[in-house]
Amino acid sequence: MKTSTMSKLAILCLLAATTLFSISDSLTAALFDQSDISVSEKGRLVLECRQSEDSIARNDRVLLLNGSDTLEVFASEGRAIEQVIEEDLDLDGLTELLVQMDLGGSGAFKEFALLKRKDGKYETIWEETGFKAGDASIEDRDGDGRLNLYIGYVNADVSPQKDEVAVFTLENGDLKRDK
Ligand SMILES: [Ca+2]
Ligand SMILES: [Ca+2]
Repeated sequence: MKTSTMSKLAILCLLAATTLFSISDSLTAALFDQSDISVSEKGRLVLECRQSEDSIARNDRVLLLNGSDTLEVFASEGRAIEQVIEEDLDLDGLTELLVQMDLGGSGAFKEFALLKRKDGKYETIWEETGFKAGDASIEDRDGDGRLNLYIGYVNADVSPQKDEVAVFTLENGDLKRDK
């Protein structure tokens, strides 16, 4: 009886050690990746994803590279940037940037930031945190010739929870929610 308990304990310890080893193994894999968002006369807009060996936090950035100049357009401050969409939302001839980020953790919450170009720089004009499992797109679904921002998400405030879509319009520098 005692021997059997001992061997069970030994197997459990072995399992725990194996699990711990594989977790720490995946944590030590450092990440560095750069991909182009767009290339235009203002330079190369690049998404840079970084994760250091000793941390699960991501230090992702959007950069504008022009010759030897590097402008940091946006820094994720621990969040993972999932996608960057570049479109002219308010038809003023300058493109806006929508950044979609994953907060990490078990809640599957997403965070979004909208950046507007002003005097050669980008400023964040809107940030939203309350979307569960959200996914953004910029389209003209109603066909009025003007792009809108759509965020599909899970509404957990109703029971049973259901999939919904939030619709936004950018006007006079303000992003307003239509629906
Ligand atoms: Ca614009
Ligand atoms: Ca539209």
